[in-house]
Amino acid sequence: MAEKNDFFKSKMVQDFTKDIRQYNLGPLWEAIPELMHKTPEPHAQAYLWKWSLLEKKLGEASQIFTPERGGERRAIYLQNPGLEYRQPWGWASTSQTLYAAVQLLQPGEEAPSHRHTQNALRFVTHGEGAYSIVQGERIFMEEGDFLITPKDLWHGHGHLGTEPMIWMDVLDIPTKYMMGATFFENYPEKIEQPSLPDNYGSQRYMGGMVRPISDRRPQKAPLGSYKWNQTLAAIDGLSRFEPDTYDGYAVEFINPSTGQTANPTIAAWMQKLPKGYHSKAHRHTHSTIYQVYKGSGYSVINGQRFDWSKGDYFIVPNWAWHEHVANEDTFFFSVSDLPIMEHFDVEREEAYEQGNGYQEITSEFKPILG
Ligand code: GTQ
Ligand code: FE2
Repeated sequence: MAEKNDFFKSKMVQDFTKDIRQYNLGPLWEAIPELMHKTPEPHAQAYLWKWSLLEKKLGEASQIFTPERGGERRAIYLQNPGLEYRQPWGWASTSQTLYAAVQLLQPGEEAPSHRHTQNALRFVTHGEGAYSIVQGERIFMEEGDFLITPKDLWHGHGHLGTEPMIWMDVLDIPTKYMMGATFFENYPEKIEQPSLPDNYGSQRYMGGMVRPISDRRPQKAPLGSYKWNQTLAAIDGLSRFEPDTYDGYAVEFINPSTGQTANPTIAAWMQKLPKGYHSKAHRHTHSTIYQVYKGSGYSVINGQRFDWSKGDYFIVPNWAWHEHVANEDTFFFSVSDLPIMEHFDVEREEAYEQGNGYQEITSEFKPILG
């Protein structure tokens, strides 16, 4: 081994490495340990954003930007500190593949309609009375609702209510950016006008158990919104049985016309961890971004303890050991790049075998407070 290192440090190798770089050629002998490690070593870090900070910054953004004066959407994204300056996929990356943000819309405001090749979804955390208009259907939002805007569908947002409305946005921006596959187009008018009845999809499908007889073919987004009361009813049903070892009582949002994930590249789950639940630890290729919809507790990610409470966001990077502990009844909304991993056939999972399946806590994460 020493012999090998000496060889790579030799003047002959060093000079040659320097020489080829000036011709835009790269030395694999320097790159291979970084590019082809034994198991995933993501640049994305485990990280947590406190709701108190996000709420404060959204309030400040509200004083400064309107949708007209703020790049069309008043959204603040969660920037993973491990990815910040790593182009091409580090910019606006919460995980290596996904972007997550909080967006605030004030009563009377309109976010203009547009479409893009990124798949998008929203999870409603605060308020009521705002709608997303997706392909001519106004989808009114209530807390706990999950909405999808798969690629290339026109969408804009408006607000007929009286209080600020806040939701989580998730898009596969870093993935499309890395692929060089970004297309974006503004709608000819400011915001699309309704061409379908309000809440058309969610009423016709009633959560996706049945389909209208005219809808026998697979569609991109037959159901644009998944209502909280129906999601909760599904979780209540599951909760009569034994919880999953790693995820408590978890359901995945699916496209009822295909049975696949609601968005082709982004999996979205709602899960309940009952008070006192302590999952075992495991790790997997895909990475997950969590929104603590209700409850409090902590997660241990690679030995580091992350305390969370209602409204916080955190990320478990690829291949990181993780387990969750609920101090009270907890609901997580989460998104992951599992469909991307499965598409490329690289998804793997491993159970933590030591310590009866529980990690030893070696440090505590200190969040930045606003
Ligand atoms: O609401 O359409 O956070 O296009 C980022 C890109 C939100 C949106 C974001 C978007 C949107
Ligand atoms: Fe958009």
